[in-house]
Amino acid sequence: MARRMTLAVAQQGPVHLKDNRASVVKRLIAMLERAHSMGAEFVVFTELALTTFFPRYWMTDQSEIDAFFETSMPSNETEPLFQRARELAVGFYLGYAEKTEENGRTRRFNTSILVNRKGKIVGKYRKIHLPGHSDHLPKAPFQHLEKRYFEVGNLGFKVWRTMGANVGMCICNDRRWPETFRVLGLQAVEVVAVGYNTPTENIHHPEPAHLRMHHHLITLQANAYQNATWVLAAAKCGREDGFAMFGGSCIVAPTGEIVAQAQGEDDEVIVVDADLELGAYIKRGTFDFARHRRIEHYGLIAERTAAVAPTVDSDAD
Ligand code: ING
Repeated sequence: MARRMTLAVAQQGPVHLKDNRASVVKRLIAMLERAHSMGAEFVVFTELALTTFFPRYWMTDQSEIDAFFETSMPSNETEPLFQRARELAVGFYLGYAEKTEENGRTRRFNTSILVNRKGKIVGKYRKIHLPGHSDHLPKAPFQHLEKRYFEVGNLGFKVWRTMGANVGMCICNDRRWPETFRVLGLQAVEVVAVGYNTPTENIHHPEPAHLRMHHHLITLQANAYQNATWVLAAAKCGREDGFAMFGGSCIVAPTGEIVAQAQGEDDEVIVVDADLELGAYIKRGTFDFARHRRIEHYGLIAERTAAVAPTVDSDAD
């Protein structure tokens, strides 16, 4: 018996340093309304949706860095988005830089929230896999300083029952790690929302440009299939003050098939009338975790961080 939910991804074009939050929120509301006009009940916005991808810049002045962070959510600038979503009864995922005080300490995270169709924040996720570096690379064409500006997330990978579905979240680089999706899969996730800002050029390891999109898509497709879940991936893309990030926003079915994909690298909405039961036969068969997983053999996954090669040469006489 199908259990239908109309799902949307709102791909976001560039946000430049000069663009203020109010102008960005106007764009988000326009995409929310377009998704709603196409029947959407849940819309996935992108990572760090309210500002440019500021980890590309080397900054040392903390007040300059903090200008990119939100100290409350919703805030005056983002309340109009919550208000419009409440009016239209559309839930959403939104990524932003979070600055908060916890146990007397200022904490900064790359965060996403899950908002239900009544405009209530029902879930929060803080990015765990922070790529890039924390030191200045003066010879690089741009920086990737997420390890400098954010702490590793401290909320784990969680799944919430909301809007009639089991919904999980992750952010950008998290999508490359199978552990992310398996931990969500072990919580019976049915919809994974992921925003990403991915530079078109790999500054650390020159590689053919086509591989960037290839790796992006295979990770989403493999993880969707291996955990029998829908995956909604929203890019921030295009050239932000000249720095290129790729698009490739898409909606992947639990079968691993891409069922909708963005065509350009600007604001663009894609929508799918999803059957949340589509993954059920996979969860009852190939990936029936209860029947087939052998956790007694998986210990290294949680015990060992870096790979350790065999020390003995098996061919030695
Ligand atoms: N961006 C990139 C991502 O994981 C990256 C960083 C690109 C890592 C390509 C490895 C290869 O898509 C963010 N923001 O994580």
